[in-house]
This record gives sequence, structure tokens and C-alpha cells, in this order.
Amino acid sequence: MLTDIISLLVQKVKDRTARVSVLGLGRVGLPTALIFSSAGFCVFGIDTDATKVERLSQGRCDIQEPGLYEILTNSQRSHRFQVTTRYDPILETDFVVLCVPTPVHETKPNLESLQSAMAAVKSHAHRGMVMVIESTVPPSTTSGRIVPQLEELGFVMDQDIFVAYCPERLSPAHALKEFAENPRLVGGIGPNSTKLAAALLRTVCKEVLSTDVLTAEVAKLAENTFRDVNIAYANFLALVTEHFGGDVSKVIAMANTHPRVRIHRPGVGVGGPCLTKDPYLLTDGIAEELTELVRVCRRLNDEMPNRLTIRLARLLRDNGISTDSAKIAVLGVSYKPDIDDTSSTPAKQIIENLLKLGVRVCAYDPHTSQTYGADRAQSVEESLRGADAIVLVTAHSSFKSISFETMRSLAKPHCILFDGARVLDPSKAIQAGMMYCGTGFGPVTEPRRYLHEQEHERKPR
Ligand code: SAJ
Repeated sequence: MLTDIISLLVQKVKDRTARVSVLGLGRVGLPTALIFSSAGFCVFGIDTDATKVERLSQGRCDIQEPGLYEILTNSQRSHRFQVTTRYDPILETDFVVLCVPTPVHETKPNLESLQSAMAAVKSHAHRGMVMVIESTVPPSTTSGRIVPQLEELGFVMDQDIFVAYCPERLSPAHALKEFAENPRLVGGIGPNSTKLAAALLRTVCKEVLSTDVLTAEVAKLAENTFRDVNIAYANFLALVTEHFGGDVSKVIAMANTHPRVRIHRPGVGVGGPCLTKDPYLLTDGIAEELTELVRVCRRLNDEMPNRLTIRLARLLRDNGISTDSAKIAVLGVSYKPDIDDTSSTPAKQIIENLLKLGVRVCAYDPHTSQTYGADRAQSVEESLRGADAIVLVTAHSSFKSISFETMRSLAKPHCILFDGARVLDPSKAIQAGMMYCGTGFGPVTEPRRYLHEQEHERKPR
């Protein structure tokens, strides 16, 4: 009886005898698997990458995520986490969590990994199985692609087999905390699917919000697209202030004092595995004229690295610095602060553009050794030494504490400081005698007058 299956599964979740298989052990799947195993479930981690599985089985973890290594060690010690390249564990698991990547190829979704995982799930599907989909997917994927494949096998949805879309909302470097603390959306293909997936997630998430499957799919894409569009707007404001000669950070700070305005930060462009592709997943299959808004924003964000290099090349030229002999220090290569991930990082385009200009690029990033063809400095000092220009690409915490005096003493006397991430204080840099320029700022042609104006603004009236 249906009620028996559901009560049994709910009971198994309560007493932690439910078994969980997690497909895809990447930056989402591995934390997911380990969190469930820490909560007391027996978890099978399944990945097609034999090397990754081998390393994980030896207790080695390639994902830099605070606390992850510790729970991997504990889970393996307690024998509640096993890794394999085989799909057989699905046969004996109650919950199958899908965490495989869904990249885009030239703006079109590539669902090959999702399809392969589904083929494996299909050949091991059984009555009473609950599928929880975490991978980000184009709208309608669950009902249009996943459900029909299970129905083909003769299963009745929401009665024999249960399917729910439950998107992840983890920010790298905060995965464990955010998994527990961020509200979790659960959209089942029917009430039983929602109830069962929510029961599992409630064991590890503080707040679970039930909705329908399409709403959960679109909401996930809407969050990341909103962020991308908002950042594009901030970057657009940076271009406006560059044109008129203002300071975009001041403009946004002032605009954000309005109680209904929250503009994001401008910068060197948008990177990472999510914001760069989710707008394309959201608009997949939609009439072109309706997708214009998000495509324009995507393009604007993608063009930021090129705009930066064009401005920097002009600055070098205007200051009589020949690109043939110039050395440029690039600080930060990862796509965002304090992580090692370089996926779709704007730094790649910036470095490649600079190398094409013929300058010597010396990159330093305390979190990654990737340099995209630039020389790799072993320390921030080494990258700054003798530099004609310093480009701050990624606002790693350690970069914010480099003093302008250190920069001045190590770099060439005429050195240009280009604050792409806009995290440094222009007044302090100019006061220290640096030629400061940045996204949505400068160059300042009359430093004395600028400093005088800033001083005047700061004084309480
Ligand atoms: N960025 C800006 N300005 C800002 C904020 C970010 O230029 O004001 C840039 C960053 O430097 C970076 C890029 O945007 O290059 C993306 O960074 P992010 O922190 O916005 O996003 P991700 O890709 O690390 O994580 C996002 C998060 N989504 C939202 O905040 C809405 C995360 O919660 C999701 O779980 C993740 O995508 C995902 O996996 O979908």
C-alpha cells in the first residue's frame, strides 16, 4: 500500500536507517554526501571519475572547503560513507541524490552528464526510490525529461517512485554552513515526493520550503540570473562613471541608502561555474526577443575583462610606458575572493589580453597556482617588484592588507595601481603617491584637488 511505503520511508529517515546514494562528487555532491553521512545515514558516493573515487577512498579530498576534510575522515572512520564508480548501490538505496554538472556549451545547455546519470538510475530504479535532483537544470527538465524516463519503466510517479527538485544554494568556501543554514526549496512532482524529500532534507537543513517542481527549477535559475543582471547593472554604472569621471563605489553606496535599492558591486567581470551559465539555462528554448535582457547583461559582464585591458593599455601609453618592456603584476586569479576555484575566471581573459600586448605578466594568487601563461610569483612581493602596473583582479583578504607604502617601495616609481575589484581606498592610494585607477574610477588628473575634495566630504557638517 502507498501509505505503507511512505510511512516506512519517513520512519527510515527518522531512525537513520534510510540509505542515500549521491551521484556526482563535485563541489556540491561531495559536501551533500558527507553532510548526510554526518547526520547518521549510510551514504554511497558514486562518481564516474575513477581517480577521484580512488583518492576519496584513501581519504584524500581535492575540494578546498573548510571542515570538509574533517567530516570525510570521520565519515570514513564510521564506515557511513563509501565511494565507488559503480551504480549498483542505487538498487539498495532509498534516496538517490543527483549532483552531476549541467554546463552550457556556447549558450546551449549540455545535459549529457545528467542523461548518463539518468540512464544509470533507470537501470537500477526500484519501487520506493526517492530521487532528489540538486543539479541546476533548465525549466521543465524534471517533468519533461526525468519523469518520462521512469514512467517508461512502468512506475507510477508519486506512488511507486518519488521525484523532487531540490536545488543547491551553496557558495564555495561556505558549503557546509550554507547547506545547513540557507532555506532549502523542495519541489516534488506530487505531494508524496515533496513530503519524502522534505523529510530527508529536514534532517540536515534548518528550513525547508515546499513548492512545486517547476517553481523550484525556475527559482534556482532566477536567483543566479538576478545576481548576474544586478552585477551587470553595477558594471554598467561603472562604465557611466568612467565616462563622466566619477566614482562608481560612491554612486552605488549613495543609491543603496534608498530603502528599496540594493545594487551589487562592479568589478572585473563575473566568473564561476553558476552565474556564467544559469541565465542561459533559464532562457533555453524561449523566444529570442524575450531573452534579450539577460543576454545583454551576460555580454556586458563578459566584456569587462576586455574593457579593463583596453583602459590599462591606454594608461600605460599615456604615461609613456612601452608595453614591450613593461611588467604587470596581476593579483588574484581565482574567480572570487578566498577560494581556489578558477572556473570561468575573468583573470584568464585579462592575462591573455595583457600577454597579447607583449607585456610581461607576473601573477600571484595565494589559493591557486594557475596563471594562464603568466609568470607565477611565489609571493605578493615578488609579483610587485619592478612592476609598471599592478592590477588587483581578485579581492583576496590578504591583498586588502598590503600597504600602499609596500607597493610603492617595490614597484617602479611611476607605477599604475589598477583596482579592478574596487576594494582599495582611492584617497589613501593617492595620498601614498600612487597613480590609482579602477573599475568605475579615474584616472585622477589633479590628485591634490581630489584629496582636498575628499577631505571636505568627510568632514562632518
Ligand atoms: N561578483 C561581482 N559583484 C558582486 C558579487 C559577485 O562582480 O557584487 C562576481 C564575483 O567576483 C564572481 C561572480 O560574481 O566572479 C560570481 O560570484 P558569486 O558569489 O555571486 O556566485 P557563485 O557562483 O560563487 O555562487 C552562486 C551563489 N548564488 C547567489 O548568490 C544567488 C550561490 O548561492 C549558489 O549556490 C551558486 O551560485 C550555485 O551553485 O548556483
